[in-house]
Amino acid sequence: MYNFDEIIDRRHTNAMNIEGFRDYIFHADESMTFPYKDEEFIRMWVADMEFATPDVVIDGIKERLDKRIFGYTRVFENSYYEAFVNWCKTRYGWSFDKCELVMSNGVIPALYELVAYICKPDEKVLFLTPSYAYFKYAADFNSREYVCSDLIYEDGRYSIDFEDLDRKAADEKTTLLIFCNPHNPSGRVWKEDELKKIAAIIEKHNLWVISDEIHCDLLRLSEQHIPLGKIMPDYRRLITAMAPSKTFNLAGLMISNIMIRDEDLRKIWLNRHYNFDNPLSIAAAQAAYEKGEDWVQALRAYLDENFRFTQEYLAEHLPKAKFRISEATYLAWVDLSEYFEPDESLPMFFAYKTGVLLEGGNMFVQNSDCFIRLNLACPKATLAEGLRRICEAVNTKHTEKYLGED
Ligand code: LCS
Repeated sequence: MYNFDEIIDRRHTNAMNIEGFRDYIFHADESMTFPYKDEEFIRMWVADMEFATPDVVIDGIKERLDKRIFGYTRVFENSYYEAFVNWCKTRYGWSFDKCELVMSNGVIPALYELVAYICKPDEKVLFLTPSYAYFKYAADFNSREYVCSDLIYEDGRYSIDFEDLDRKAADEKTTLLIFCNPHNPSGRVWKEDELKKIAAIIEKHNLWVISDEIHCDLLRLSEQHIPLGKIMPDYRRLITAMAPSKTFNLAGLMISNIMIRDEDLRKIWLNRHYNFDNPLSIAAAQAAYEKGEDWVQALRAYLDENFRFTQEYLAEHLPKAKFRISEATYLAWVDLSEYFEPDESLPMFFAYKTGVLLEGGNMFVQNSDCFIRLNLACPKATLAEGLRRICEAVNTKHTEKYLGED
């Protein structure tokens, strides 16, 4: 019914995925050259998908286009709230009051603002590492210090070091936890007992918490997302961020939902935020929440299969790689510590040696050396070629290393 195998040409669409990798991954400009032409790369880096946005979303945009006027716009209509809250109720058994919902061009712009509104200049932001680097950038941007609590990595599985987190949260200058639920890059879906322990630490230290739940719709079919807000139904200092961007491949439309419980913080937001939204994005998001369920389920099944394929392929061709299927996200997190030294630049290695663009190593703040992150949200044929190249390059390096040592 949906064709996730289709290979779609993204050239000439101003796609970050195609045009932005020199700058984002390598901090370089157009003069940086590779032994591969740009169109020969297999791109498994930035977190958007190689799949078309579902037709129901495109139709929603078209209907809005037909209204022909695109003046200043905000989400006023109750129908948007209804569509989104129903999505949350149906999928997560969780809801929120309409007055809590504010819109942002993205989760990251919201983090940048919220850090400024919540943390005084001498206060610190806490998050778990490895981490999506923009959590750190949100602190840096506002000249706030940040504190990391390393996740524990055991038998290929990540867990939270609650003692360490509690200790760091106890610092009275640490006032905000940015919590990634589910977690990028590890792909962990935090379970109820883990969320309860996190909640206890948050309450004990009266922390503000931003629960970034942008990946919550894209879980393996066997997994279930629990919003932190459901575990902490009466906690005021909680902000939840969700968005259609990852779920429906709409990141470029720049719309996300921010639920702010605390009335005073919401007032600050409404006073200081640039409160306009793109009319086409609202139409897209609403159509997605109203009509996109079927497509998401099909997408999840396709992603499950890509993860299964990846696991099988790595086990056969790169047996010393450690890999567990991510519980959430379309991002695979692969431990290559048997093959690489901690200070090696893995993105550089794979881009030069084999024409694969990926993220890895120190791109995730800390506690991520020797890992690569692969975006599996692509047609199977693309994935198979990406994995083939990755495994071949690593095995060649490995063989050369041992020959060199002889
Ligand atoms: N929060 C998390 C945890 C993310 O992984 C991303 C995107 C965002 C927020 C971005 O939100 P936006 O501002 O687009 O609404 N993650 C990306 C990643 O890991 N690589 O490229 C984007």
